[in-house]
Amino acid sequence: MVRIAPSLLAADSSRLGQEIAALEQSGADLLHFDVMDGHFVPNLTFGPHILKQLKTHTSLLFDVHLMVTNPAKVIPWYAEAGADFISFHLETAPHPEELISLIKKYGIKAGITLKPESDIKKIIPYISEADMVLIMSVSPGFGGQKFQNGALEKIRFVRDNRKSENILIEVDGGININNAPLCIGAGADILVAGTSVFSGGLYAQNIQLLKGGIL
Ligand code: S6P
Ligand code: MG
Repeated sequence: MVRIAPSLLAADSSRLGQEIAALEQSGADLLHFDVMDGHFVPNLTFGPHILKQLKTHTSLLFDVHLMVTNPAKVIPWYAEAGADFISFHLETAPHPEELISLIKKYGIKAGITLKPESDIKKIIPYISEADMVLIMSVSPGFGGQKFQNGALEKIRFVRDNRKSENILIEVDGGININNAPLCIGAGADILVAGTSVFSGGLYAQNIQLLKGGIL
């Protein structure tokens, strides 16, 4: 079954510990932790110290999405703080294979991703080394954007080009109960969702609906 990764960007930042406990009780499968440096994207978010403290509030895995200009510099920071997955943008990496092995050296799953405007074929040389391909269905930087339908074709492309189902396909941005079934049908293994999980405060119901459940 598809896994749901609520994006902490959409949580109430003044009560992150409680939000995480509520997400765990509501059926979240992992936690999506967006790292933005104010340079690669026009926004700033969470540092490694926050990750380290949040780890003590949950047994859920942390799925760190680096939106930073220099991933080589910060991968060790987030790895040592307790990340379970770390994804980086190929646009920021002259030697992606080196970053994938750096992440794996920490015993962490390595993800590769691209902005929506980048050519998805750029993943091909690295797909077999990666543990996950993250398909961006919005431009990275902010939550609450509209899902870009072009992501569906990219999900299918990765599904058709991965050598093994152990290489996970994650989709991030604008996911809601209307497009979630399309992403799942195209081959998504993990859906990142911010707005649609936190909307109305009914986390368990929202997560169940995104998984295709009936209330
Ligand atoms: C986007 C970021 C995302 C957002 C995501 C989820 O820059 O990578 O992970 O948190 O867009 O939020 P929403 O509101 O689109 O579901
Ligand atoms: Mg993200």
